[in-house]
Amino acid sequence: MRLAKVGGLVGLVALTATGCSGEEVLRFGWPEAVTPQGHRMSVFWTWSTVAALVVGVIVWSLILWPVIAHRKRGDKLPRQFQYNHFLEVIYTGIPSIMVVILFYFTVTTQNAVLAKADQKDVAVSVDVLAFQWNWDFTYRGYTAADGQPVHTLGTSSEIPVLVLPTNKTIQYNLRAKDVIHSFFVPEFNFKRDVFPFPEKNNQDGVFQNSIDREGSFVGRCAELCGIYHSAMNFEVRALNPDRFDRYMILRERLNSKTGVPNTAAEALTELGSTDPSCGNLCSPLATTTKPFDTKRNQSR
Ligand SMILES: [Cu+2]
Repeated sequence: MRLAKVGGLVGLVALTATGCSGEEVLRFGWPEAVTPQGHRMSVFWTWSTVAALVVGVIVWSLILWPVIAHRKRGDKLPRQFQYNHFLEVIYTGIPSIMVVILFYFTVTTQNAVLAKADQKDVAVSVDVLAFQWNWDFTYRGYTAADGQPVHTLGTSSEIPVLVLPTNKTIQYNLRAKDVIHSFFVPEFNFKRDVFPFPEKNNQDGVFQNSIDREGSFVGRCAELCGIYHSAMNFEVRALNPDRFDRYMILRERLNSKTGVPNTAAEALTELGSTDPSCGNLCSPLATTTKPFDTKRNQSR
């Protein structure tokens, strides 16, 4: 009774003192996701952890029970249980069933995360080109006023902002120019290596997802690819479909001041000036990360 009270108190303090919400506790440390694919993995993680805890409680009880209830009482050898076939079948069979169940849910979750919709259901298809040490995002099917496809290229002084619509199927076609990189947006709960010549090596450089809500989400290269690997950041800017459409129209249009089509920063600035409620979502530059100082001169 006293142990239960102490246990309850510890649980209560853990819940209140750490400021975790009930939903956060049930996520068991899983990072919050902004895609249906991420939520699916989160559910799998929650139930795997619950199952592991149930097994844990049973195992701890089986350890504690003999430790407490069956202490050495004399020199007489207790009854022996080795070569008990029934017990052996139980402790081999139950873990095997558990592995099969975990495997089943791993595969179904993975299939759901990697599922691809038909091309006609893909709203935006982006060619992601990774190179040492930046990103170039080209929107398929969008041509700017100069006849070139609309694309956003990062530089060492500007983080590339990949603007995408919310609640639409997005396809990412990954390709590297030089070495292996990795496309990683932590809030997607997903990362995929980016290879040069994926089709020649029979690699699948294509994945799809959709984004639940508007927001700015940092993206990183997650494969050590050279000296400025850590500087290879980008930002996903998820805007509602209406804002996204207006952004793409601005990207296609010529900028009267420069005489060339609007850059991502120029289009976002203009979008923000016509849509004050856009706020930080229309910030021309990345808000989740900033260019690294590469210190080329200082280190010489
Ligand atoms: Cu890289």
